[in-house]
Amino acid sequence: MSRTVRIIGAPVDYGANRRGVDMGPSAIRYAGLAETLAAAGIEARDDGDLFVPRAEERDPDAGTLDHENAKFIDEVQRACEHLGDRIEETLAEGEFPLVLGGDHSISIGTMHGASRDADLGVVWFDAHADLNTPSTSPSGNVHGMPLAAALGYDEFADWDWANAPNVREESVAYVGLRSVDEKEREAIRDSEMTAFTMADIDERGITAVVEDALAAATEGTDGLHVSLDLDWLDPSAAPGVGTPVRGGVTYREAHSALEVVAEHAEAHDSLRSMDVVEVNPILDESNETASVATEIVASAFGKRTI
Ligand code: 4U7
Ligand code: MN
Ligand code: MN
Ligand code: MN
Repeated sequence: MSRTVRIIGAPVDYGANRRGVDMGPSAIRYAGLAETLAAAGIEARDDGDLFVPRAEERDPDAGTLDHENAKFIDEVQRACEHLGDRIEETLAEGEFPLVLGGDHSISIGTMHGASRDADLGVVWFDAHADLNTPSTSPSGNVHGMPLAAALGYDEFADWDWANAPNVREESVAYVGLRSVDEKEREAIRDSEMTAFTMADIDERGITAVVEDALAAATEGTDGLHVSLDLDWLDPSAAPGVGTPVRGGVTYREAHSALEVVAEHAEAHDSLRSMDVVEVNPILDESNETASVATEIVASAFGKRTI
C-alpha cells in the first residue's frame, strides 16, 4: 500500500439484529490494527469513529423515511451520509479509506463516497448476498441489503443517499456465497454480476476464483472497493459474528485471497477503498475474530512474511 491508510470507525449496529457489532471498531483496534500495519511497513493514521447515536435511544419504527420492512432506516441513512462524506474527503486528500464496522449496512456509505468521482468495481467477500430490499427481506435488517441499495433495486431506486453514483452490476463480484435467499438467487441470476460460491472455491481453489473476481470488478472501472464481511470465514476461524454460516473459507484461504488482492493492487494500483464489517466482540472468543480481521487487512495491504 503506497498511500497512507486512514482508519475510520463506524460503530453502527442499526442494520443488524443484535447488539454488539457496534463495538467492532474498538475490538479491531484493541487487536492491534495500528501496530500490525506499522510492523508491516504500512503507514496508517486513525481518524477516530463516526458519531453514531446509541440504539437503545431509538425506536425501530420511529423514522420519517421509515419503511415497514427496513429497520432503523433513518439511522442507517444518517450514518451512511456522514461516512460517505468522510470517504470522499479521504480520497480527495490522497489517503486510503479503511472503514471498520459496524454492521454491513455501512457499506452503503462507503460505496457511495468512493464512487462519487470514479467508476467503482466491488468485490464482496461474504457468506451472504446482501441483495435484499425492503420488499424481499425476510428479516427487515438493512445489513442484508447494502448491495441492493447501492444498485438501486426496488424501493432503493428512490433513495439517492443509498444509490452508489457509479457502481454498475457488471462490476460487482461475489466470493464465497453459501447462504442466499430465494429472491436474492433470482436477482443474481437476472443480473450481470459475477458470483462465486463456496462450491466454486472447492472446485477451482481460492486464488483462481479471486483472480477472476478481480478481473470482473476492475474491467472498465477506475478503482476497486473490497468489502470483507467476517462471516465469509468459517465460524471455526471467526466465531464472533452475528450471522454465522457453516462451510466458510479457512484462515489460510482468507489470507491467500487477500494476498491475491494485494498483488493486483500493486500491479494495477486498483484498490480504492475497503471495509471490514460484522465483527461482534460479544459473540467472540478472546477477540479472535477481531485479530483475524486485523491480520487479513494487513495481507490485503501487502504484508509479507519475508
Ligand atoms: B450480512 C439474511 F435472511 N439474508 O437478509 C437477511 F438470511 O451482512 C441475512 O451478510 C443477512 O451479515 C446477513 O436478513 C447480512 C437472512
Ligand atoms: Mn454482509
Ligand atoms: Mn454475511
Ligand atoms: Mn452478519
